[in-house]
Formats: sequence, C-alpha cells, structure tokens
Amino acid sequence: MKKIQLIIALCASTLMLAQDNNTTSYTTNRPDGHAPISVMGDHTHNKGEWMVSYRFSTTTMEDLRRANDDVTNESVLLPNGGDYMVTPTDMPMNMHMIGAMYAPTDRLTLMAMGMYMDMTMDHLTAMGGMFTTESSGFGDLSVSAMYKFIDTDSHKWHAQIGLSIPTGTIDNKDVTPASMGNEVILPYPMQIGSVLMMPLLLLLT
Ligand SMILES: [Cu+2]
Repeated sequence: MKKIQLIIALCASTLMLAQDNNTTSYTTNRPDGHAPISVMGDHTHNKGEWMVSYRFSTTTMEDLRRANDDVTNESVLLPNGGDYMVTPTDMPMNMHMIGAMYAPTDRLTLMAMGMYMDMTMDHLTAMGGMFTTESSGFGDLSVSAMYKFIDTDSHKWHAQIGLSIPTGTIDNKDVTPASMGNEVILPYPMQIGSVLMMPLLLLLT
C-alpha cells in the first residue's frame, strides 16, 4: 500500500514556565532548537521547565502493490484470478497526540505521551460491493526519561529510556458483510493499541 502522510505541525503549544534569554545557544526556547515535529525525544529541558504539546497527523494509505508492481484492487479478487474475497481500497487515519515533559533537574527530563486515533477502511468485495469499517480509541501510553550527558553550544548528547505501556484499545468492533449484522472484532490493522510492553532506547546527538 502506498502511504501518504501529512503532518500538520501547527501544534506544539509550548508552555515554558522558565525562561532562558540566551539566544546565542540552541535552547528549546528557540524555534530552531527543535527537531521536526514527528521526532520524539529530540530535546531535554532545564530544571523546573514544563512543556505540553499537542500534535495532529493524518495519514491515508491507498493502492496495492504486488512485489515491485502496482496492481489494481480488482485484480486481487477471486473472480478476476486473484486470491481474495475482499480487498481494502483506502484507509484514512487521524492521530491526536498529547505530550507532557518536565525536568526535575538540569540533566533529567521526564516525558509522557498518549494518543487518540480514529481510522476508517474502505473495502471492495469479490461480488463488486463496497463497505467501510471504522474504529477509534486511545493508543498505548509511553513514559520515558531522558538524561543529558553533554550540553555545550556546539554539542548535545542525551539518551532516552522508557516504556510503551499497552493501555490502548485492542477490541474495536464493527459490522462487515460476512458478520450477518453483528459487530465482530476488526483485524489487526484496525486496532489501535498493542499487547506488548515495549522498551524504548535512544541515543541522540
Ligand atoms: Cu519539551
């Protein structure tokens, strides 16, 4: 599937309770002191600083590929010599992310991030019908700590360690043509959370 992603970077409403007026070094108080909006854990904070962020991103997946070739949706269906009774045609997804950061010391920054997602998947059936399934809910919660090793005007090194906690919804249901009007558990791509507790480890320079 081809993935089209648009990240609307209006967000990042930044709440700084501590101010640093030194504009000659790269601090998070400068617009260019941040990595692109979708890069998480790119910066640390100074002691006592809080930051709250909201990020919205929308992604649409569409079209099919088999090996290196683009193929049509119809060609993968049984009546046309394909293998499937149903094929997805497109899948728009919206993601809202809320993040909070706090630095109890100059070297240590704590971060928590949660998200809410809604997505739909449009389908084409072997009989030529179309249907749509929808799901929405909260995703997994991530908590992490960043430790700053080096912070000079020209060099910054910090490491991030954390956990992704499987708090997201994994039982989203909807009606499909095969479910005879009942709501059934949707397949994996339409679920939002995971079942795994995942470690996060990152070293940034
Ligand atoms: Cu921050």
